[in-house]
Amino acid sequence: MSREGAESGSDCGSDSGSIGLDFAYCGDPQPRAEQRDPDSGAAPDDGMHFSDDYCTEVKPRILLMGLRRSGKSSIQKVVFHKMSPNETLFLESTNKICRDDISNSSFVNFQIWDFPGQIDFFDPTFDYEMIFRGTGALIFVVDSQDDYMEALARLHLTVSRAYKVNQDINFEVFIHKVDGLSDDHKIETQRDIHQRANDDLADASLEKIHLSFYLTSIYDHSIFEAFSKVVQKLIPQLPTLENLLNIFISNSGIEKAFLFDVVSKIYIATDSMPVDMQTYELCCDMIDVVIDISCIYGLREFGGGSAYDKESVAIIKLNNTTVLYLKEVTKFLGLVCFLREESFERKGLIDYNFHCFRKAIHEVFEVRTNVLRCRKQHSRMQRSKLSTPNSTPRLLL
Ligand SMILES: Nc1nc2c(ncn2[C@@H]2O[C@H](COP(=O)(O)OP(=O)(O)O)[C@@H](O)[C@H]2O)c(=O)[nH]1
Ligand SMILES: [Mg+2]
Repeated sequence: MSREGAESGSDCGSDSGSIGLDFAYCGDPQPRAEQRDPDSGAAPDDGMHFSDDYCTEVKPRILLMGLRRSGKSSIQKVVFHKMSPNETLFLESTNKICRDDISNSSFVNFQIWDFPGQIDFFDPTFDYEMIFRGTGALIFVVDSQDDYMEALARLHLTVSRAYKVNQDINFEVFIHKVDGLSDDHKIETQRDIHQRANDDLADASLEKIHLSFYLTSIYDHSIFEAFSKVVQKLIPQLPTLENLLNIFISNSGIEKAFLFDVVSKIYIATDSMPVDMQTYELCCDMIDVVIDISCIYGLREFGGGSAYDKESVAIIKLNNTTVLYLKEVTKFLGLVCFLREESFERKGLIDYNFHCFRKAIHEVFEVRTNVLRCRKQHSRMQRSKLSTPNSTPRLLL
């Protein structure tokens, strides 16, 4: 499986070449014209794998915007390219519009548009309508350690323009770099930003726009958690996945289970028990350990095979009588369970239930694949009906 898959479409320099990139990545099979790199003209998905049926769907974009130096490139590198947070100190600032296509799982498929501060992206030569039309979520990054008045003005401008083009966009505000703030200061900053941003919208009679706020930092797991929530909103099957997880854990004596996109460590679903940050961090760390070990000792000679495949399974027993149990669900997804040692004595039952759970997950996505296939066939038929043999379109009566 190719390493270059994760880096497609990026014209902002190379990344750290991390181990996580060895998995299969998927993307749009036919890069659309507007997805071509404006500078290089290269198709963003060159050299990628398209073996997963789910990839054939055109998936909504997630845009990452915000002022210069607010941390956009760092977020992208840390979450999707496995860069360590300290390395981001050496990231060069982006001085041209820079686009990166991240298409690393059957669920997460987005482009990051990195706008340098001095460029006005509402320039008439810049087709922002095209960008916002295919957008599922717009993440606006605000640097909480800086004076955020200018950022809030830009947030307002961006959100109001985007909303005019596409009312279905989810607007997500990352109040970023909160590692530098005390707990009290964090809450105060969030309250202030929330208040000002919503007041600005109300003044423009745009109170129907809903903004969601997250406190984030690349120095802890908050950025992964926030991204997980952003992505979950874009998954139509989320209630079904949650339901399946609830049934699975309640019948297996498991305390918490996360369905992870293994490459990015974004969890695309969890059961309805509240998420405890520490549990989530432990599960993330487990994925790192498993993939690291697998990359070092699990690949066949000459680097053949994949670090994550059907055989991937791991059990970690902690010294506080808890057990972490990881198993492969699909090519991109893994289930990580958090349970007590005594529950793990019934491993046979857990494995049987997991088998049923895995089958159900595959069925959920088969439905989606079938619907997509039917839609494609239907539109093909429509198109052939509309054209006569000499391809002159007929009028619809
Ligand atoms: N303290 C802290 N610094 C961050 C965080 N995220 C990014 N940075 C730093 O912010 C600076 C600008 O980041 P960069 O990603 O280049 O910003 P961009 O211009 O929005 O792409 C870099 O020095 C990063 O190390 C964070 O969560 N906390
Ligand atoms: Mg940048």
